[in-house]
Amino acid sequence: MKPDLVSVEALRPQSMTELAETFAIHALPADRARWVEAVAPVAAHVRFVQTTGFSGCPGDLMRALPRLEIVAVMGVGVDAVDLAQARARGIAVTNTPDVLNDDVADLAMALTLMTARNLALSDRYVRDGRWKRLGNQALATKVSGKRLGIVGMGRIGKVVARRAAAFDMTISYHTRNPADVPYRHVPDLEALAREVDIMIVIVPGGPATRGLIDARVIAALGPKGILVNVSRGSVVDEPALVEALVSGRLGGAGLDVFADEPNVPEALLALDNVVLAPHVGSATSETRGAMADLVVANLRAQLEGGTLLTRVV
Ligand code: A2R
Repeated sequence: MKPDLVSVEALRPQSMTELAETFAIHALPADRARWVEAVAPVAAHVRFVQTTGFSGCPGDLMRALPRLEIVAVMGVGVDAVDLAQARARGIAVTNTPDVLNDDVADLAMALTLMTARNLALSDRYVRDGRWKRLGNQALATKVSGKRLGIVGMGRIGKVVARRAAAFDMTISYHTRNPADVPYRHVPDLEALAREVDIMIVIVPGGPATRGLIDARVIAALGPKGILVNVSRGSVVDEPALVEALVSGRLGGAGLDVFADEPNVPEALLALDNVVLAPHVGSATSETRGAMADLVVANLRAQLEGGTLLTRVV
């Protein structure tokens, strides 16, 4: 008999077919409130959970699976998994780092350029005939040569910095500990916000970074400042961000992540100084394929008693 695997949110079809060669797959319904009830018929046997960074594996689902050995997450962030329970019960948690660095960094730069150069607005300007009716669009803000502050200088932050260097930007960064990089470390986040034109946020989600970009940091960025968030919505005080954007006390924002996805604050939808994306940092077919391969490899390694490729817990 094939071992039971709970699939919280499916991988691409090809990867699900590969998993089905080895595992008996039990897919969960989209409605989170029904997950525990849905696993009940097989709960006693399940040793494997496959999930995504968005869906994660909440505490009640983990508690319902007494023989659980591994939660294999597609995504680098594991903040939606009950990590305390995983540690306490010796359950392995794996993620998919590195293979998505390029895509997330590309998106950070794209959002930076789109926001500063008003490109989402430009697209609407042409499509709805404003160019013909009103003539040229208002002037935008230059990106090349500007001062960039990167919050988080890990695997992705370093790739963002490489791209920004090619735009002749002056790079400084904030982390808790200085990283081994040739850029200036700024221990005080508010001070960093005060001295840069653009701030890109790429730290993990979870309790340690909740509300890190707070009203004071946003105020320090100021009416000409641009905030780009490609990490987690929880890292930014979203009501404070919305208030600053609406009132013009922050210049603009490029946002791929939100506090309560897929819900985006209504007030942002009406703002031309904001570029919105539906959490697509790693969403290219190439990268999602590589991430799915890593999930499958981790699950197989666990089954065969081999070494996990990317274990975080
Ligand atoms: O603080 P450090 O020295 O541990 O540096 C890490 C930084 N970081 C923080 N910076 C300031 N305040 C904090 N409370 C804080 N916590 C962590 O974030 C490090 O420079 C960076 C994380 O780097 P990695 O672990 O290599 O993560 P990676 O692969 O760059 O991905 C970052 C996040 C994911 O967790 C997803 O949420 C998202 O990007 O896609």
